[in-house]
Formats: sequence, structure tokens, C-alpha cells
Amino acid sequence: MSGHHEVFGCPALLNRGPSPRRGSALLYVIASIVLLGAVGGGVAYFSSSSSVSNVAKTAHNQAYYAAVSGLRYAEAPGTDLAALENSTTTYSLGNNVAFRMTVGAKAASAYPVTVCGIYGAGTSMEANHQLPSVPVIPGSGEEPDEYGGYDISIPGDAYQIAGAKSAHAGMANKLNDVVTEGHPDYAGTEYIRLGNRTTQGFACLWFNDTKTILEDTTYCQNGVCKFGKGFRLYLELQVVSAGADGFTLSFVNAANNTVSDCGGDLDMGELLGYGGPGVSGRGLRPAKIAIEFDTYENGSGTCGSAGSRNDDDDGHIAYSYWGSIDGCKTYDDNLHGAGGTTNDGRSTIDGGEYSGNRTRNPLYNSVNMNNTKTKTGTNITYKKVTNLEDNTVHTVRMEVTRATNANGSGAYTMKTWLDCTVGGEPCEGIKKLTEDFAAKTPDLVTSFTMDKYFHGLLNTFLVGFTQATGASAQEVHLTNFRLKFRE
Ligand SMILES: [Ca+2]
Ligand SMILES: [Ca+2]
Ligand SMILES: [Ca+2]
Ligand SMILES: [Ca+2]
Repeated sequence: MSGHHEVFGCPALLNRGPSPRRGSALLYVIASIVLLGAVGGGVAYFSSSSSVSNVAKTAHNQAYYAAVSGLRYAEAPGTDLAALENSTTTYSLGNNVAFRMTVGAKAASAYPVTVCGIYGAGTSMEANHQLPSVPVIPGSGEEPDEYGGYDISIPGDAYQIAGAKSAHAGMANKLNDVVTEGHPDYAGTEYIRLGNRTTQGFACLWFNDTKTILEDTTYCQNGVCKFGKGFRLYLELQVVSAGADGFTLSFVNAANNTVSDCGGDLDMGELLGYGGPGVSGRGLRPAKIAIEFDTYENGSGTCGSAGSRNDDDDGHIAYSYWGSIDGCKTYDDNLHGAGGTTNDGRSTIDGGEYSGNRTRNPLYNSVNMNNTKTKTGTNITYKKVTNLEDNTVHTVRMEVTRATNANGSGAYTMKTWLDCTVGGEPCEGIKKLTEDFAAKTPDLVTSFTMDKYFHGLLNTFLVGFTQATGASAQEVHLTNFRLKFRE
């Protein structure tokens, strides 16, 4: 963002003022632009086949958003309107977008502010939008959002409920949803509701929106996002009904899964909707990664039968992948300790018999991801949590990095902080998604290599929640899920 002096089309105003200063308020403006752009459906971008009228509409929309963002900037707590009194300054926001802000003489406690939004200054597509002068009290606007900006938000963005099944008639499509009514703690607040306080059911809920991210119009399309270099995320959870099985936050490859897919088995709530064949019979195919919030201890019975998760505790969080491909198929996907060997090519990705030439099976020699249960040291993938089901709000921060090694395999790291506090207060910066969090040791931390085949499947992925329960009714509330991709 920089000062700019070649402006066309906005009404002539006062003399040009000082160059804009940098600071958090400027970041706020950029965040506002991003948000407004999202509201407008990513209007900054259009294909070369767009008609001229669409281009014109796009240009004018951008000018309008630029003007509104300028007004937000004037109101932002970090903007020194006194220093800008009786001046006009043009702020370039990049991508041919700018606004020109004129601050008049202080009257009472406010400054009259006039903003003109500009798109494509000096080009044949230039468009302007002039807002009427309004009195602005310095610092009267909202604080910049505490996340430092984000790409995905649920509630907020479009989502898809998938693969739901319930033992109760008419309940399946209400198992997972986004609601505002209900719990008094959430009056007027939207939250994701998992389970709908019923027994014996499973369902998934996937992000299902289209977004321009990192200036890439194809980054997220209908819920299918590029995994890229990974992401940081934050959410809050509240387990309202104690005694049920729990849920996962999942990242599943979009090469072999869609937003209509889900795992699950009505007789095995312990699969959490992450393992098991689901309604389709295919379940959620590997490659996939999850963090489970497991609220019920299931022992070490025969894989595929109830009571076979190899849990050590009633309450715990843990990382899960997909166990093995053959043998127990999807039923060991969240079975602690399952997997780890190399596929021999005898099985399809669903775990069925492969009928073709086994050495040509893409799974041949690809490596299963085992769900290790490591509790101490520098690599921690499983942690006992005694208070998950206490019906209070718990905070979760997660950071995932992803890179490709020279041989094509994938290098991943994951860190998770549950209820990060210092002196009883939330850790400072725990919600901030623009930088890594280092002030406190994570509760879960791991790094692993994924072989080339499975790593490639994760070039695009779906993000969402899976949940299931058996004989005990489940209701989990999730608020403020925010995810930001790494640059
Ligand atoms: Ca429990
Ligand atoms: Ca369990
Ligand atoms: Ca478990
Ligand atoms: Ca498996």
C-alpha cells in the first residue's frame, strides 16, 4: 500500500495531503477489502470470456468496495484523523484498486470524511464510486479482527451436510447443521451443532464454498481447496451432552472424496463418522488426516466389531490417518496403533480385492499411515483430556505445514493447542492466524512423511467435521471455526 497521485474521475477536492502511514489499521483495510470481496463473490476476478457489461459491473463493484473500505479505514482505531485534517490522500490497495480520502475540518468531536473508491485508475475500465461526506469520530470503528484475517469461516461460509444416517426417522438431515436457536449461552449466535442430542447416528459437515485465496481464484471451489503449504485454524467446542462418542475435525483428499461423502456405521459410534463405510459403502477414502475429540473409551476388541478403538482413556484428543488399506478396510481408520505397513497391491483404495495387475495398482508399495499413540517426548499424537465433556467452552488452535520432498513424498507437521491459557487467561495470540504460535508447547505435535502417491491425493482436500454416537445422545457445539491458509 502506498501513496499515489495520479487519480482520475473522482471529483476534485482539497490539496493532496501526506503519504499514508503503515500500521495495523492499514492491514485492517486490506482485511476489509478481502471480506467485502468475498461478499461480492470475488468480483476482482473475471475470466477473459466475460462480457463487457460484466467487466463494467465488476469494475464498479470494486470501486464501491474500495470506497467502503476507505470509510472503514477512517473509522479504524489506528487511524489518526487529526493528522489528516484538511487533507486529501490516495491509498493504493493493489490490483488496480484505490481510494481517495478527504478529511475536513473538525466539527464537534468528528471529522467530515469523503471517500471516493477507484478501480483501474487511468485505464479504459476506470470506475469510481463517491460516498457522501459523513462525520467520523476518530477510533469509532471496530477493532481489527482478532484472527488477523481468515479464509474459511463456519458459521459464515456455505457448508454441506453429508452421508447422514440415523436410527430415528426424519432425524438424519438434522444431525449436523448450523443453528442460532437453542442453548442460552449462544443466544443470537450462530454455531455448528453436531449430533442434535440424539442417539445412534452419524453425519459429516464439510466446508462447501468457493473462494479466491492468495490471489488464486481457483484455491477453493465448491469446498475443494488446495492444501498448498498448509494452514492455521482456530475453533471453540462445547460438549453439551456427556457420555457420547465425540467427533473429528478432518482433512480428506478431494481426489477420491466429495462433499457428499462420510464414514460411519450405525452400530459403531466409535468410528466417529471418520472410519466405517458410511451410507455409500466407501466411507472416507485415504489419504486423510483428522484430529479426534474422543469422549468415550472403546477397548481393544476385534477390528470391525464394537469396542475396538484401542482407546486408553474416556476423554482424549489424538491424530488419526487411515490405518491399513486391506484387512480392516475403513474400520481401522481411527483405531489407535493400526496400519504402518506397505500396501501389497492386492487391495483397491476401498480395501476391496484388486482384480488387475497388482504391480500396476497405484497402491502398490504405497505406505499406510498408522495411528500411533505416542504420549511423551517431542512427538505427541495422543493426549488424555479429563474435562472434554464438562459442558464448557474449550479452545483449539491447530497449525499444519505441508511440503514436497525431492523424491515426491510429503513432509507434514501438525501442532495442536487445547485450552491454551496463562494465568487463567487465554494465551495472547492464540487466535491469530497470520503467524505461527510459539509462546507455549503444543499439546499434540508431530511430523511425518507421506509417500508420493497419497501425498499427491492431498493436493486438494475437503475440510469439515465428522461425528457419530451410539447408545448415548450426542450434542456438540462448535463456534468461531476460522482457517487461514499459509502464504
Ligand atoms: Ca465420556
Ligand atoms: Ca472412543
Ligand atoms: Ca480414540
Ligand atoms: Ca483403514
